Amino acid sequence: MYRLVAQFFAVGREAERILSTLWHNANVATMCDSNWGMIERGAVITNGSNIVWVGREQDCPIAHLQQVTTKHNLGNRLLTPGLIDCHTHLIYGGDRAREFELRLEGARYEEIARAGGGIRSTVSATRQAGDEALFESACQRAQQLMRGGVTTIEIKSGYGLTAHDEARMLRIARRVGEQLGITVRTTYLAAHAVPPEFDGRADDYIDATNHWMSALHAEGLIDAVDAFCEGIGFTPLQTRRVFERAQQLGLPVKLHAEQLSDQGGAALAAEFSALSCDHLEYLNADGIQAMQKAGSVAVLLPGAFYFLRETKLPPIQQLRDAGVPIAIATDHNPGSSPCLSPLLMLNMACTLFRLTPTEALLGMTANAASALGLGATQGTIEAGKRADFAVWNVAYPNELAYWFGHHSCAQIIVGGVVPETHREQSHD
Ligand code: DI6
Ligand code: FE
Repeated sequence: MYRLVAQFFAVGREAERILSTLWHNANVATMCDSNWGMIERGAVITNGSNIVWVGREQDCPIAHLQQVTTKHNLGNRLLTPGLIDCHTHLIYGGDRAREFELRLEGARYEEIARAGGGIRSTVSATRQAGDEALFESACQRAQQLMRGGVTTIEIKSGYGLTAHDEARMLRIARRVGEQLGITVRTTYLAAHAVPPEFDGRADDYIDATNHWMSALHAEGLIDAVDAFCEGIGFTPLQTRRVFERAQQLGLPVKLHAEQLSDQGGAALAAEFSALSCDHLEYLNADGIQAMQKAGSVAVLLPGAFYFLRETKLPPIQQLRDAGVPIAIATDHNPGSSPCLSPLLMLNMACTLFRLTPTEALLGMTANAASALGLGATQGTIEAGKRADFAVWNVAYPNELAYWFGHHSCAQIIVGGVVPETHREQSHD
């Protein structure tokens, strides 16, 4: 027995030793401070899926180096935390290219929604799509994001709007994470639109979605709860009822708030200590103050702003002045942001919203991690955090927001491993 136990521990120690990796000859943007947390000629040592040391290559402690069994020379390239896309609607059937044309001919997003198009049209396409088709298309989209440097993705439900179809979306979201080996956080967004079965009965629909929430939570399918608080979505009162149920279940909340009008949604979400309030073009001063007090992250979505040709900017300077952390995400969805380029979002965050390149990258790393409640484990390159990185063919991190339409991600590293499908990519 003793021999068996001793052998077990020996094997354990061996495994630990085998998995220690040195990533060296890199310029490391740790994102630990507002100046990129830059370490020139840096190195990182990982053990299994975690970072154990980061610093200047010449300062690598001997004790750590002795453990290293694999070395990766990163060719003097830039290493950053893996990007985190903290707001996506990645799973859906169909597309809305025709709606795009209608909008270009003058129809407004809200008009199309009120006429039964918009979100509802994607709901019907999603209900009709089989599980495998939804899974395959979502995997392809996630892989596209990964090619752009993403290692963590939030995926919302909200195109099913029945107990069965919302469950399908959340299960598929979990499968995408397992299949690709990346972190996927699921968000329950049944309060996205009133489905046709509940026409004119939004309150009854909220009752139903709250009921489903409990069951889906029991199945372990929900990491956070979201709602669309808007003239074409749900009222603050209905949103409050969703949040009350989430709170009873111990689930964190976030909100599509103040995207098209000021509903006081951000202040409401802050009352429930929301992880984040997202969009925020119409955010008012009270909302900013409430978010600051609650520690909620402002998730700005330049892709939706651009694609809907909005003109009202989120109150960036006021958010800065109040010290509200700002995150950036793709909001990938077929209606208002059919975008799969995280770098384009960094660029638009700067050109459209006037963020600095540093703020933009913090928005897809450290602050995006906070928006998902993952601040303790992800978003920066620090000892103790997950070994999720992106390697870039650029010299300095401000270039990530500078070039656009440019594929500069050389590879990603997820939990200390380069995924099979993402080795040294070539983009032609
Ligand atoms: N706001 C958005 O940007 C997405 N959902 C939401 O509430 C768009 C959803 C869609 O148009 O399909
Ligand atoms: Fe959204």
